[in-house]
Amino acid sequence: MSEEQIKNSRTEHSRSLERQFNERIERDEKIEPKDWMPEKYRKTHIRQISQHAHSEIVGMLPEGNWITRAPSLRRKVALLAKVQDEAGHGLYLYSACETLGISRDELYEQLHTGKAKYSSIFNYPALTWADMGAIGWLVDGAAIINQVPLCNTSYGPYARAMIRVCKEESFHQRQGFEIMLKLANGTQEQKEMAQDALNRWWWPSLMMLGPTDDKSVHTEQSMKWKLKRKTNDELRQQFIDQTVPQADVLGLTIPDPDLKWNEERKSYDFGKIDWDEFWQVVKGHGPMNKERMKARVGAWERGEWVRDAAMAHAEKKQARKEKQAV
Ligand code: BYC
Repeated sequence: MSEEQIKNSRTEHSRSLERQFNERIERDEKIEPKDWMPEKYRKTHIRQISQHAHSEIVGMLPEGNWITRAPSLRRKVALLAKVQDEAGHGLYLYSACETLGISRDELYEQLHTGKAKYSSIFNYPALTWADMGAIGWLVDGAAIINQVPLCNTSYGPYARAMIRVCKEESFHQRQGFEIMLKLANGTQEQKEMAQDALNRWWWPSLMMLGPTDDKSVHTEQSMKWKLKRKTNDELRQQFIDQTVPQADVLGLTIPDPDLKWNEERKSYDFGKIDWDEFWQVVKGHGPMNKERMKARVGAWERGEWVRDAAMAHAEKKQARKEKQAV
C-alpha cells in the first residue's frame, strides 16, 4: 500500500469509529472508559468533570469555616455531615475524571495554577450563620437543578457518580431551607439576617448556572454529545420558577424588582443579571478568589508529609509481600 493509501484508509477507519460513536450517543448508550471516543469528547469531559470536582472541594471552604460556630450541636452535626459529603462528591468526581486518562496530581496542579476553573459561587464570603441557610437552600438548590439532568449524561462514570451526588444534595438543600425557615420565623433580627443572606446569594446563584446560552461556548457541542442535557438558560429558568414559591413560604423577598409571573409563558420573568460581575469573578477578581486558592494550595503543601508517608508505607508493604512470595 502506498503512503497515500495508508493515510486514506486511516481516515476512513476513524470516520467509521466516529460514526459508530455518534450512533451510540443517538441510542442513549453509555460511553465507558475503554470505549473509543473522539479526543474532543474526552477533553471536554475532563474539563467539565474536573471543574465540577474542584467546585465541590473549594465549596467546602465557606461552610467549613462555620462548623465551629454552628449555633447548636444539632446544627453542627448536620453541617459537618454536609461538608463531608462535599469531600466525597469531589472524590467520586476526581475518580470519574481519572478514567479519562488524566492523573489526580495533574488535576490538582491545574486547580492550583489557575488553569482549571471552579464554580464562581464559592468566591463569595459566608458572613453570617444565615449564609449556611442560603448556601444550602439556593446554591445546593441550583446544583440539584443542574445535576439531576447529569444523572443521564452520556459518559457512564460521570452519570453514575451524579446519581449518588444528587441524593446527597437533596439533603443539603433541605438542611439549608430548614435553617432559613427557622430564622425567618424567629426574632426580627434573625429574619433580617435571613433576608440579608438571600439578598447577597440570590444573584450569584443565578450566575452559577453559567453564561446565557448565546454566550455559552460549550453548550451546543455538549448538548450534541449529551454531556449537557439542558442549556444554562433552561436550568436558570427552572431554578427561578422552583425557588420563588419557596421564598414566599419563608416570607422573604427575592431581591429583584423585575421578578414577575408571566401567565403566557407560565414562568417568572426576571431582571438583568450583572454578567460583568460574573466574568470578573471567573477571571479571579471576586471577593474571595485569592483566599480560596491560598487555602487549597496551603492544604496541599501541608499534606505533603502525609502523602509521602502513605507512599512509603505502601512500598514497604509491597516489598514485604514480594519477600514472602519468594
Ligand atoms: N463558574 O460554555 P459554558 C456544588 C465557564 S458544586 C466558573 O456555558 P459549560 C456545591 C466555563 O467553564 C457544583 N466558570 O460552559 C459544592 C467556560 O470556561 P472554559 C458545581 C464558569 O461547561 C459545595 C465558560 O465559562 N457544578 O454544587 O458548557 C457546596 C463558558 O461557559 C461557570 C458543576 O460543576 C461558573 N459558574 O457550562 C455546595 C456542574 N459557568 O471551561 C454546593 C457541572 C461557566 O471554557 N458543570 N463557566 O474555560 C456544568 O454543568 C457546566 O460546566 C456549567 C457551565 C453549566 C457550569
